[in-house]
Amino acid sequence: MFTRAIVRDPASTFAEGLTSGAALAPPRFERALEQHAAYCAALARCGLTVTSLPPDPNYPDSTFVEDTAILTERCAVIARPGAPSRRGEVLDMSSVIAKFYPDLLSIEEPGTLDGGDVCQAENHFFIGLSKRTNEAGGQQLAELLAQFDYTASFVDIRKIDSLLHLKSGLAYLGDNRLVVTEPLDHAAIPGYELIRVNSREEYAANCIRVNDHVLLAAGYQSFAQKISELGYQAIALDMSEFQKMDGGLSCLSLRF
Ligand code: CIR
Repeated sequence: MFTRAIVRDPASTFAEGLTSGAALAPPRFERALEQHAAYCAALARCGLTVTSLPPDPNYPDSTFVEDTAILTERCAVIARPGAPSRRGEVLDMSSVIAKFYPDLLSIEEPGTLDGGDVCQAENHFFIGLSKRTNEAGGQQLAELLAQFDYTASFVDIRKIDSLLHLKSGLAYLGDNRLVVTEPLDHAAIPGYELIRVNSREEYAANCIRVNDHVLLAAGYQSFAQKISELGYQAIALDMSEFQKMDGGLSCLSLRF
């Protein structure tokens, strides 16, 4: 059960953030604010107390708070984002997270690690090695987690161009179920029931289970149908403006 979430409102500079989406139109800021507000309302509907940080125009990508930390029931690890333009985002986040976790751990140079590359499945963590998370960062996280009796394994996505982060293509629903996209389907993930997302709906794989609900991106009908057939209460959220900046649904919050 999660009881809290941390979010950060999109900054006025949001459109200046990192993006590979040359083919997509620039994000509409007002629309992003509306979508963010709806996202926060959904978290509250799931029973979470939402701590909201004010926007920081110095960091256009700072609304994607998930990349700045890994929060678990037993420890908190401050990340070291792989993109240099995002590295300073952890400063504000650390002081907020310190209010909830007395002892903060952190990823240190030369390690880089984005929270979006870390997928927790009960007491096991899948750590993506990606364009943002390097082997040193992944290894540091695995060792820190081991101190708290968590296990970890690595999933190398560096050759999968369509995935910025591991969680762009992998989500844990609870109940021993992993949502996976086709490029990760072959990855050795034994022992889980795999919920496959077809290639036209890849963006929808980045969903989150929050207590009794699953939050998912609106507009992906076959995935939404699978989720409801599995018996979950779905909340569909319009994510169009965040998608334009390569952001998924999970990365807009830290849940703990
Ligand atoms: C970036 O490229 O870092 C941001 N524009 C998007 C980050 C999205 N984060 C995530 O999926 N975990």
